[in-house]
Amino acid sequence: MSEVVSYERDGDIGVITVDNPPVNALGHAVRQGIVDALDKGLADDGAKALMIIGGGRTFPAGADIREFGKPPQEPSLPDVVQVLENSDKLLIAAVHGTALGGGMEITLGCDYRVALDSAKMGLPEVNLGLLPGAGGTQRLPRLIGAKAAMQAIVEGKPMKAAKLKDMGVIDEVVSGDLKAEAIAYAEKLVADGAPRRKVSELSVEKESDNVFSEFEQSIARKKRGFLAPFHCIKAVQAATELDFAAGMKRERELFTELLNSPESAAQRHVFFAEREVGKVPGISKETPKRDIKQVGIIGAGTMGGGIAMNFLSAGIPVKMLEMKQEALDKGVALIRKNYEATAKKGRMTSDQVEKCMSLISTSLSYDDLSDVDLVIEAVFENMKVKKQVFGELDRVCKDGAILATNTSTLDVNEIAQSTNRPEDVIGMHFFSPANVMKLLENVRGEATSDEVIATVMDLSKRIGKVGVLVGVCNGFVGNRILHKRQAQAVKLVNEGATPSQVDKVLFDFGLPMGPFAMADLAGLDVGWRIREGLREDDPENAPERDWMDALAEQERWGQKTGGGVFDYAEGDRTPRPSDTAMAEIEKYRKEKGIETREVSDQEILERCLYVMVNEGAKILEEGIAMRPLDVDIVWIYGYGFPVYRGGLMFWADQVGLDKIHAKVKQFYDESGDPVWQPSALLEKLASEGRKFGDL
Ligand code: 3H9
Repeated sequence: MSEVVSYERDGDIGVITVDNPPVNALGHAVRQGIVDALDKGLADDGAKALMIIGGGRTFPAGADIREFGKPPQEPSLPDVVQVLENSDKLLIAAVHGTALGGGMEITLGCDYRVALDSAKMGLPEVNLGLLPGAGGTQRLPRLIGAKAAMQAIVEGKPMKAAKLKDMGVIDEVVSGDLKAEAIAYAEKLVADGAPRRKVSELSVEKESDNVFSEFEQSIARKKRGFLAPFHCIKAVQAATELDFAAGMKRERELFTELLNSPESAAQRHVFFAEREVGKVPGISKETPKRDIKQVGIIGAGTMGGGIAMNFLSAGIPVKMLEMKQEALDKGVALIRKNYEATAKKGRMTSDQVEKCMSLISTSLSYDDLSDVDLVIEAVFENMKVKKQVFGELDRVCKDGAILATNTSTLDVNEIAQSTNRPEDVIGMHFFSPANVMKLLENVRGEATSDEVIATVMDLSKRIGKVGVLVGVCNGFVGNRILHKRQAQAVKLVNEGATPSQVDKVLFDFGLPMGPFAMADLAGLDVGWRIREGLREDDPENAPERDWMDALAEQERWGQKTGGGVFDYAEGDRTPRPSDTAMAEIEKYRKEKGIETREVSDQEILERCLYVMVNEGAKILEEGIAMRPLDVDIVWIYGYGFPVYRGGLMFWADQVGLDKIHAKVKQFYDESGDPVWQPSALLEKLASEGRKFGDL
């Protein structure tokens, strides 16, 4: 018998147990093991019914994703489900943990489904750029109707046992010892002479074509660029139009198309990258971590408040510090307002709101931070101010407290040097709005201890963030790359493109918005103030004044003032081309004697994206990001880089590094701009015909 699947008899019931940690993925050995165990059960005269159950923490959580892209090995998962359904004996699935994808499809090959009350089931293949390919798109509609099945498959979210019972997927929900309860349930079915129930033999009601086309329209915007959701709809529609065998054939065709698509390759890369990003070379499960029971936050503005909400929502008490009571009151009121807005949308109960609010305390004195385990400062972005804050923290905080800065631009090492414990200092760069954005760049200083890194990476997960460990440099990984792209966008406009043209090219590429709409959202005043500061402090090296500065000087700060690079109608965030901005652009071009030319969409795409790839490569070269996948995750979670392109560096690999390198070199030769100086790493990989993914 296979090592990963076993057969034993318990009274009248033959039990097939899948034991393939950690998640009982349905790799080749498991698939073969199930078929063999079924044969044993069928041959076992003492077994009046058979049951399939997961060992360890879960029922199988799906096909083995690592096998995709490799040559297929028999038996295939659809065949295994069919063999189960063809069983001569009554077959019961006993579910705990997460029966996902192929795991749920196995249960649909059974006659009855019993689940623990804590169990979840779902078909999340869409998140991997796939569709349920082991009969899920054909059997689920037969069980719950095409409309409900289509919604569940396109959403791809695991559903709770109680809901699945209501939907008619699960027959019995139990609590306590699943195996014992499921055997009792199976024995009862046998005693009652319960009939066989082959899902494939159920009929499915025909739906009008509109049901499918309307659903497609309703997701068109949200799923822009993704292939799988639309294939899922087609597969479910096939279930309503074809007989089961023909429907299965259609499902296979659509599944195979998706499996071979670049979108699915990208989404599968993201699945593993998301898990890999939390693993820091040199830091293991054994690295000691500090206990974070209470957090101090300095600054109760939008950023400080947003940061606080992450901890409050995770049940971790927060002490907020400000210089004035008024600022504290305002900050706390804003947090309440945000929670109440969430409750209004039905995503929180009022009890939960009160529970979160009860975890906040406030103070006007640094001395009150003496008992917190972690402090995060979110004060004004100025080195002098930050150093003062860290000096105070060093004075008041207890030994072992972690001192974190939310700086987005300043040198974490310099900040750490203003304390006598640089090993306890780390950057925690939250992205705005801090209670919403999932990315957290954790910035390792030269002296930051492994213990502090391990604690903060772990904490990132606890508060629902994707923590990426990065090194110290101006802008870290995300903003350093962003600034290079923004500068190219401005240059392209100077040379003759319009802001709308540039934005459209990047929006069509799949980004949530273009560089200029993004600047308007963030506020033109932000960059302008930083540039003004530089012009004051270091006039020789400061950037020269351009049309973006001119707009900011006119208090055209973007969405918040009704106009920036674009105009905005009252209460509408749609960017509209602006005559005022165009006049400033013209004025600037004239002043500089620039002769404009037609700039092609392709040039916009190449200059805006290849400059990012080149910078990403420099970041890798310098060790600021540990692996290409770290850059991918920063850009997916921090800036909405399209998931179906797999992240910046993964996408670059698909384009071809030789092609990108040749263009980067061409732009460098043409412009002499140091930003286009090809990264040595990019050059090396391109010349060796290798990819970032090979590193
Ligand atoms: C499918 O079923 C297609 C079929 O319809 C048709 C086929 C023909 N395969 O997430 P975690 C690894 S598509 C391989 O950290 P958690 C994971 O990489 C599949 N490996 O734990 C990690 O490895 P490592 C549909 C897998 O408790 C370890 O297991 N199913 C798979 O936070 C622990 O994972 C899905 O899409 C897999 N299927 O969450 C479900 N799943 O330790 C995908 C996990 O080396 N999985 N691993 O980093 C999940 O959503 C979560 O893993 C789960 C557990 C909720 C199960």
